[in-house]
Amino acid sequence: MGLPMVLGRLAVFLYLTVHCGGSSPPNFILVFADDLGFGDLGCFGHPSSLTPHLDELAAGGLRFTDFYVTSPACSPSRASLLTGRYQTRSGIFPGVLYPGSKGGLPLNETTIAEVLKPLGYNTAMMGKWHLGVGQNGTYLPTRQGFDNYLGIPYSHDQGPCRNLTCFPPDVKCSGFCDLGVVKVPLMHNEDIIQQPVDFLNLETAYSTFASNFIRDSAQKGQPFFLYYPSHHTHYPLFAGPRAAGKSRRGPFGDALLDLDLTVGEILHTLKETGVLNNTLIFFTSDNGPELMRMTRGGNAGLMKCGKGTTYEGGMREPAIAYWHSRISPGVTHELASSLDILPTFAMLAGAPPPKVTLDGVDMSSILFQRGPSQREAVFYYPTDPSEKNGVFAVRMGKYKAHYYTRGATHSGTTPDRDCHFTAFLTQHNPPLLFDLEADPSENYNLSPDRHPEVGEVLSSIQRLRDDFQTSMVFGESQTGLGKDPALEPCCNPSCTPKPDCCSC
Ligand code: CSN
Ligand code: MG
Repeated sequence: MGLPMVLGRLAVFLYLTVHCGGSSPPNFILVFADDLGFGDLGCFGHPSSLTPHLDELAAGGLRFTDFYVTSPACSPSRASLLTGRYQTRSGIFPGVLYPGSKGGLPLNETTIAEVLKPLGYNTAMMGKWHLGVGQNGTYLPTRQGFDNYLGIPYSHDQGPCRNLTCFPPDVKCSGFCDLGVVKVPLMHNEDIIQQPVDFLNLETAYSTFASNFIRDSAQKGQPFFLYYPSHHTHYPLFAGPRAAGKSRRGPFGDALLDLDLTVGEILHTLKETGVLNNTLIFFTSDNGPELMRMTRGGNAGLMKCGKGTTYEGGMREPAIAYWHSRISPGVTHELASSLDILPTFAMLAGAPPPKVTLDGVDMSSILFQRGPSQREAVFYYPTDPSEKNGVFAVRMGKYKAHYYTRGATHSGTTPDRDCHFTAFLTQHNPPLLFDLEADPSENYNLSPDRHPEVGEVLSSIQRLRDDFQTSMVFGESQTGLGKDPALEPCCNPSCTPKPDCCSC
């Protein structure tokens, strides 16, 4: 730790001591949208989205313009968020987990919930887990530090679509989901309480669950952590009665509004129970928009491509930190990552960070002092990281170097052919280099003739990449362990014929 860092920590510590009077540790609410792009929120410039409560958080809190996740796909991004470590360490690659996956987030990984538990936190999660189910629920949230869980343990397209109707019921959900697996279950802790889940009432069930959890914690005077990874804005879109048909943006806008309304209910409950001033709310999304869904997918704004790619649209996400009376309203351009949330929450709670290699850094100096980021670089892993190819891209300061580029099925359909799956893996030597401040859309490769700094920048980035990769230890691939249909959650375990009989 260098002197500036020590002084930075001291300043944050003094700030918190003075402002919190050494009172009870703060509550944390972490909202994680699904397949939501950089350009999807009203407060990030979308002209027709309706996101009044997220906009309220942005207006009264800190909006990040340069915030990243670690993967352009779901499970790996979630693994990094909850552990503060790249998915390569925990083995959540390649691709994503399935209902019958044998693997999951290894139990020896320490999640944010497990960091906070020893300090007496009440912990709950509602929504999309996607870090494994396993034999007898081995990998469920309840085994990873969450006292309470309500939700679907994976993507809601990982089950037959026929039971998913939109509201009003005459609006058909377009497209296909996974056939030949069990219907999508709703779980409470480790029990299946509904199969198939009733999507139209799901979001209000979450709102109620969140309110009850906050009330219960506030009543007990217990600090709490609520993790809300929403299903909303992932395909296929749905919206409950309170949001359907209410946005200007069609089904995507309605789904996003449904999520926003839950954020509104959470805010309302925090105010009502008098704990708002002691609660940090953080919002971001797991990966970029699924452009292949066209108007039913999200929007990366002026970022290039989306889900599945290591262009900015795949991994740069909207992010908001809100803490009434603690974080002053504004915008930060500092570099930050979903990896930084665990160390930041740990520091604010006064919890020792887990004794493992962490890839995240404490970002409280950004939150409270608008200080510089402690983060030197962002590394972009593809959906299928390998030791052979390594990271596809590196961001250092305002520069981003692409060592490899590749399009993705998930990013098809827009006019930019670089995004499509037909843009096969291409190695770049020398790497493509972009100035993301002058050119956030990654349109203009910096040529050494016109930009004399290129040589030096590339060698610094190369050094960062080499150091990072030398220190990276790949964990055993969890998705590589394969699937077993017998592991798919079934509310009537002894029924036949499966999977169709799993219906209760
Ligand atoms: S994801 O979306 O879970 O949000 O990443 O629902 O990459 O094969 C991705 N995939 C199902 C999905 C499959 C998903 C894949
Ligand atoms: Mg996702």
